Amino acid sequence: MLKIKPFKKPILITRPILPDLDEVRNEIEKAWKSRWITNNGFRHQELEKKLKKVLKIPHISLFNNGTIALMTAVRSLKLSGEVITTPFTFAATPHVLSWNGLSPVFCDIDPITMNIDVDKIEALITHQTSAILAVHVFGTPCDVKKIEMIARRHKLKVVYDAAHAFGVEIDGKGIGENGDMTMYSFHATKLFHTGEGGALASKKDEIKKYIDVMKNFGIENENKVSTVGINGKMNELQASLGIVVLKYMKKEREARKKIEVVYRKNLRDMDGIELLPEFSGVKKSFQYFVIRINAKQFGRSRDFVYQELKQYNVFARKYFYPLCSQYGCYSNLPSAQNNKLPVANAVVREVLALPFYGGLKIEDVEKICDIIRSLKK
Ligand code: T4K
Repeated sequence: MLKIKPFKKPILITRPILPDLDEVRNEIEKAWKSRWITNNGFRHQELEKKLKKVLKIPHISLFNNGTIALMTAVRSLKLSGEVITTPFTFAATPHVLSWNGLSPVFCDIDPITMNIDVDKIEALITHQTSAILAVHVFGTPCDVKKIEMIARRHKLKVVYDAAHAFGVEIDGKGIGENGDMTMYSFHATKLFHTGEGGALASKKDEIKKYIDVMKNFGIENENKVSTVGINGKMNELQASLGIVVLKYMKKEREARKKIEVVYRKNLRDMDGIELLPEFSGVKKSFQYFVIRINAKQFGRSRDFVYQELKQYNVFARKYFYPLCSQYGCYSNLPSAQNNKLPVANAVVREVLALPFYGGLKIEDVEKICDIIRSLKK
């Protein structure tokens, strides 16, 4: 017998911003009228201009999804051998390395930020290491200063996966200003989205130009294909959707901010529940709201809470379980062994991402907290 009445309809981890359909139609109509629906069209150019400003980055190149954007970043930087990365991320992060013929080397994570542990990177550097691929997990910025220092000292490239970090700023600077390149994801589950989509931030005009050639099959002009490129282009329908979704961003962020306040207020003092700390000088993404469940103190494991919530029609997610280092394709790597990744192995059993999107009602957020409280032993 459940202590609290279950929700009538499923409460999912997220729902995409869906703008007024007429507004989207109006935007798409512009592409229709020009009969130009992909290959650097006007909607695409306009979205690039707008996003460059919003994200406070020097240059941006739009892509058909974040994974292809990251693949292109890695390829453009001509990396070789080994790349040091985190095991606590979505599958796409290490996979882009493998697709580029590179070996991921997993580095343990920081117990507080859950990002790559900068104090453990240097011990993993060998003569084969060419780069660091770090992820701003759940939108929390990595220690970008220390990573830059290490990269300089060892002449390594740095690529950031900012799939969760749309709009994140450190002391007023866009997160995409760091490293050699930064990837953003505009998937439907992301705060800002184009259905599927992504982008690469770069620092120099000539690098943006190179990325733009790379994402268009390597075609430089009608007479010249200069490199092994790929089809990474964002089309005009995606760009039109993005232009409209962008108008709704402020409202969405404000709604999520209010929801986060309610979650924090209700869960803050619950023994065994840990919240992500707030970092000074950081403008947040409001992409995810995650908690960590300490099974000893809470009396119940994360997996128990995850399963029980389903009974109440609440579908939280165990991001990012299992660790990438535990996938069959990586588990034999020397760096993937569990004893080398003690923090990641602990964290991956604790983290639960709770439903988080602007359309979530405050009373529903309170009820989710009540359900979690009722599960405590
Ligand atoms: N790096 C990192 C760190 C990433 O997290 C990701 C993507 C990438 C790289 C790669 O970027 P992209 O190539 O995707 O641009 C989702 C997303 O598919 C994926 O983009 C995202 N990370 C990952 C964290 O989450 P799933 O398998 O959890 O998605 P799914 O289909 O279970 O959707 C989650 C929930 O979202 C559903 O329960 C309901 C809601 N939803 C979803 C969709 C697609 C909707 O309400 N409407 C929708 O249209 O992977």
